[in-house]
Parts: sequence; C-alpha cells; structure tokens
Amino acid sequence: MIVRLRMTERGVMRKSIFSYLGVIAGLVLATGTAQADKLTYYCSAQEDWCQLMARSFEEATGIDVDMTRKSSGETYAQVRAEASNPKGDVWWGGTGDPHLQAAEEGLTEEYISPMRDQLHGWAIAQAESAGNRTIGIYSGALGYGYNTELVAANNLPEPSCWKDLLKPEYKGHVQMANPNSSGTAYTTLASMVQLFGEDEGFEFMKSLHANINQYTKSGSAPIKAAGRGENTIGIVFMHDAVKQAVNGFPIKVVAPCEGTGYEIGSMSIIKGARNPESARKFYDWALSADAQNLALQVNAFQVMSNISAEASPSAPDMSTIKLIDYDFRKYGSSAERKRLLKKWDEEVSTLPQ
Ligand code: S7P
Repeated sequence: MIVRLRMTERGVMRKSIFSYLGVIAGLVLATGTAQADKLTYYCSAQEDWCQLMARSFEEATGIDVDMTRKSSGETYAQVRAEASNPKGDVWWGGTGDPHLQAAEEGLTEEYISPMRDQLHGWAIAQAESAGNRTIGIYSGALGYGYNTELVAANNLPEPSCWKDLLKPEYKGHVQMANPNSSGTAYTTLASMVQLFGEDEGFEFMKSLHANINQYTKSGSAPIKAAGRGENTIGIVFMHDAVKQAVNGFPIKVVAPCEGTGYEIGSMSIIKGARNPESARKFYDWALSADAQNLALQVNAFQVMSNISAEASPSAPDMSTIKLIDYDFRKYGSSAERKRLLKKWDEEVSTLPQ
C-alpha cells in the first residue's frame, strides 16, 4: 500500500516534471521567437542621430529597438562591466579607440559583413586591425569652435592654433570633456601626445587645464554650450562645431594650425549578444549607403564609410585639414588607453586652476 502510494506519487511527480519541462520549452520557444524581433542597441553618437537610426531600423525590419545613448568611454565601461552577463547586442558610433580596446579585451564579436566591399579602405583597415571585432562607420577631424559674439564681447583674440588656447586671456573660456567618459576628449589627449610628443603633449594638457572652465561628460557638450552663449571655446570634433553653425548659432570652426588628430567612428557586435541575428542585421543595414545617408537629416557631418554615401557641402573638407598619422593601433590598445587616462587623472586633472 505504502509502496503503491509512493509509485503514484512518483507518477504524479513525473507528470508534473514533464508538464513543467513543457512550459519551459514553450517559454524558450516563445523567447526565441521574440528575440529575433528585438535589438538592444548602445549608441555613442549624438542623441538625435541615435534616435533616427533606431526608428529607421525598426521601420526597415520590424525589429523592436531598445536604445541607450552614452558617450564612447562610458559605453566601453558598460560593455566591460556587463561582460559576464551581456545586455547589449550592438554598439554603434563613438570614437574608434574604445571599440578597439573592447576588441582587444574580447568584449566584442568577430563578424565579416557582406557589405564590406562597399566601404572605404580606412573602415576596412579598422576592422582588420581588430581581428574583425569592430569596423569603421565614419571619420572626422578634431578641432575646436568658438562663439564669435563672446570672443568679440570679451575682447579676445581669434584663436587659430592649439597653442593659442594656452594664452592667459582665455582663462575660464575653454571647455572640453573628460577623456575618461568621452571619446572626443580621449582623442584630444592622444592627439596632443602624438602631435607634440608625450612630454610636451602633457605640458600642453596641464597648461590648457588652467584655462578650462569645466570638463563635461559628453564630448560635444562644450560646443553646444558655446552655441547657447554659456561657454566661449569648445574643443570638439569639427563636424560637431559645424552642426552648431548650420543650426544658426554664432560658431566659428577651427582646424588648428599645427595639425590635428581624427577619429574613425566605429561599430561592434557585443560578445554574447542575446539577439545576435538582430545585431548582424543592424550591422549590415548600418553599413548601407541608405542608412548612412540618414546622417544628413540630423546635420551629422562626418565622412561616412560607405563609398556611395552622400557628402554634405557643409561638411569639413578633410583634404584641406592637416591631419596627423593617428596611430589607432597604439592609442586604441588597452594598455596605452589605460596608461594615458591614468596619467591624465594623476598629473592633469588634480592640478589647481
Ligand atoms: O556624433 C558626433 C560625435 O562627435 O560623437 C561621438 C562622440 O564620441 C560621442 O561623444 P563622446 O565624445 O562624449 O564620446 C563621435 O564619434 C562623433 O563623431
């Protein structure tokens, strides 16, 4: 009797285990279906461009996009922090250095898109240097912009070189982002080191520090503030300054006389992405000329990586800018980026102003 009862209990247990497994299987199947229609998209370009890319991809594919916008260094830190339980699928935009660092640290997935033969050589070179764990989507030169009305109102000379920004009369008039959070500001730091050599480059950053009114989190914030008349000079990518001028603000864009660095804005698929198929669809779509032409709708004036993408007549003419031979391999390496940021934290940011 007791034994029979136990048998019955086992039967009931077996039955409920099977129905439980059935529910789990159903859930897995249901989740699998849902996952094909979802994308968690980390974006490090300008908010309006990020939004437009997200909505346009949804319209093109029917895939639901959950977008988060953060600066390049911040997104890198998030991807790294989430590595054991990845939440993002694709990381689009932002300067290439942190994408290269993520690639080196195995945080991003290898992928060769069928769209690759439509791209400029510099975009493919970015991919090849990172074992195909990232790719170039746009390029743009670093510089600065200033508010012409504030310069005139404060009787300031019109700057045209990097070293002009060190003049004492600009004290409290210059703004840049913090290189830990911002790809733009890390590009500034790495460019000064390459342009002037490490010792002189750091001396430049220290003297510049004396004139800085605020280190912002986002790279383009200093020129937006200048557009609003809340700051005089913003160190930014030139295309971000052009955007303010085209939007009607009194901003003059400067390609510094000594020469300057540049970025290869990049895109990567996050390792362990929960929606890998959607991530690859986004990646292929984002490399198309049609997707890249969306930049013009939000006055994003970078040079796009698809050879057939349209260029705006307002975009900075890269062929007239004195560009340094930016060493992406070195300055996008994990060791070098960490070293430079630590040195900036210890030797520059702590100085009194
Ligand atoms: O889209 C404009 C742009 O300047 O934003 C990216 C930038 O890295 C994002 O801001 P942070 O500097 O705060 O990281 C650039 O890649 C891009 O050209």
